[in-house]
Amino acid sequence: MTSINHRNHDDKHLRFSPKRSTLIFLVLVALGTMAFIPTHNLPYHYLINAAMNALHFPAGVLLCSLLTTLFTYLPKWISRYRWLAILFSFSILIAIELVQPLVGRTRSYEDLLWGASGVLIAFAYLTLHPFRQIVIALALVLVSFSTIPLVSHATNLYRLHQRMPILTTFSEDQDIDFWEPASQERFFLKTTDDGADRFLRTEIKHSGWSGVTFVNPDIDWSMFTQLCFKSRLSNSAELHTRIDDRASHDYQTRFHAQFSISTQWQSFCVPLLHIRNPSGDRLLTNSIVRVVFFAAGQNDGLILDLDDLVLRP
Ligand SMILES: [Ca+2]
Repeated sequence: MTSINHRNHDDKHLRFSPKRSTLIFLVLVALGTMAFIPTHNLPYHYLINAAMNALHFPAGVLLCSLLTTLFTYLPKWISRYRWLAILFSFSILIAIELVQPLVGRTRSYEDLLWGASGVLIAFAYLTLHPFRQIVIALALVLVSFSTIPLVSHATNLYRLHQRMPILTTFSEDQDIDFWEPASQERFFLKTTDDGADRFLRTEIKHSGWSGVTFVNPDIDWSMFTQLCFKSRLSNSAELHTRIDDRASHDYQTRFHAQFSISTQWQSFCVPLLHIRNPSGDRLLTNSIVRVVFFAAGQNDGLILDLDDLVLRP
């Protein structure tokens, strides 16, 4: 008797409503559309992206809700197998990740984890399944894994802000998170012979415009007058420094400076007040996006060392 009452409550809770289901479907479509919003030019875009991946959680909840309520509409013999809603929801989430590369996006396990935890939570709460506590526990484990990228981005940014105006001394492994090698280069952290200091070493393996990029994590540079760094090269050569603000998109809209670098460590500074692009327009120092260090010309085998990237008040 108890079980029948339980079941009635369950069905009432889950009754299929075309109106509500259409609404859920439209919200799902809206969430799906949000995935195509371009974020790469927004401030804190890596944090925004990681936060937006979490939208797979409500999408998973809605998807599973929709399928679970649709199941109540089906003939009795199949509607008894509500756990199939989980299976169908997972299949849809996996299919979505599989087609991502076809629509210019990248596959992500993180998205799948977020979606799967949403599916499990919805299933646990909607169907009052006897094992729902286990399902909820599993969902919470998935959620904690899903939040790792977001937490790590936020922690790195917080640490960087804490030690301003020093952008990096390469003393910690996380310092490398803000750097990107040029397409064919590799870089690594190297420790000096006495083990006292660490710096960024890049081996320039081909000729042309090659080197490394520091991606500014949206720190406002307008409070500072100089960007300084230490550098040395395996052979004396010209090192180019390029600074991009949010509006920079070609040679004419970027700041360029050139330094003669020797084989000994030396400090160099770029004056930040009134830095201008070749067209004579001032760069927006409150919206610097990246700083690129590169050697131009025939530099096959050149080794570029960088350290102590500092903003001076
Ligand atoms: Ca160092």
